[in-house]
Amino acid sequence: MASGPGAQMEDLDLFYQDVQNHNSRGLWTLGGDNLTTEPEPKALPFMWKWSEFRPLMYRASELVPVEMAERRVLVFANPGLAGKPSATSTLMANLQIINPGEIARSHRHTPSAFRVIVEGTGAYTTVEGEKTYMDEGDFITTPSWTWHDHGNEGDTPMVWLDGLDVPFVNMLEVGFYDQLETQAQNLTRADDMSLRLYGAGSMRPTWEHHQGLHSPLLNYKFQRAYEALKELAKDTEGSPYDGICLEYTNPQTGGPAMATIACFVQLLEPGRHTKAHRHTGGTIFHVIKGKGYSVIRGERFDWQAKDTFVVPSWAFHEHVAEDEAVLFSYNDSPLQQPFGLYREEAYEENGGHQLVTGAFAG
Ligand code: 1HN
Repeated sequence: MASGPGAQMEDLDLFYQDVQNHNSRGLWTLGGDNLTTEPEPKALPFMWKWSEFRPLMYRASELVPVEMAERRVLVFANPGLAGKPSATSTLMANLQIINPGEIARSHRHTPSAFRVIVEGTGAYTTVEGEKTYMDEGDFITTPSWTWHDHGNEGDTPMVWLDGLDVPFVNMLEVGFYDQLETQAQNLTRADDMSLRLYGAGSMRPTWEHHQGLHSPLLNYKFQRAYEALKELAKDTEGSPYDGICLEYTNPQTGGPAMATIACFVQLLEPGRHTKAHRHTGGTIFHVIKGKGYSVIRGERFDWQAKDTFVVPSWAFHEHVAEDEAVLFSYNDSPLQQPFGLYREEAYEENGGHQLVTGAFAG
């Protein structure tokens, strides 16, 4: 047996080697990876500009046949996430383009998904036998394990933002996928039936017994959301942090539209500057209309209509609208709240506004 401090180090190194050879590690050797004093998200504050992605989408529409792609989608890959096709550690964001006459064939998967329409008219999504035509700004749900296909009956390509919880579902190793032999599923309900059944507000069809954890409503029309926001703006500024912000809910329960993803639409009047705050869970913002900027961890992100940006978990952020702005956003707070993990905090210094220390350059 060796003695003295040097020899002890040698013993320790040998011990670590033996432990490693047994597929184990000393907990005390792992550093801060396990427990951190506060969230240290790997996803970075980041923005994907529509002015750059629009040409890429149209090039994809010419170069990539839908038969090759199944879904002609460019996935936003947050540079903090080591090349993974994810916007945050739990959520995907991507743009999809569908040409006139194309059908993106029917499939279903355990990840939940939704779309927000960016550009064009004439395309539809069918979910569980119900077809809905989609207009700019509409929010359409395709919840976990529901059959869905898309088709474009219009004259021009159509583009939308997809949001999905694929990284979360894969983290839990609960991913299933299934596809139909036929391109499109059969229609079993009248078009937009769910909008007529559940879209009237504060009224429930007594004979319907919707099963499932997700909203029975397929398409939340932007026009209705915008009217609701504008009506509120007449008499309130809404939240100091989010402005006039409405959550898209399940009309049956008041809970989130989908079990795993909370989705919001917010109005910021021209000149509005919200106070900074932070909350757990990375959030993806998509600019439906307007122009302005957000300050995220001191970095200024100038945005315009149809841009998409990420606020990482626990990052202070505030918004400034130069023109009237409407932002869509989504996060994984429904995965935190049932377990008491959701936290929120106001930025108290400097009148609630961060010092701007730089600007996002792409
Ligand atoms: C998907 O099914 C769609 O149905 C879009 O439109 C994007 C990204 C990853 C996995 C499945 C769609 C997707 C997707």
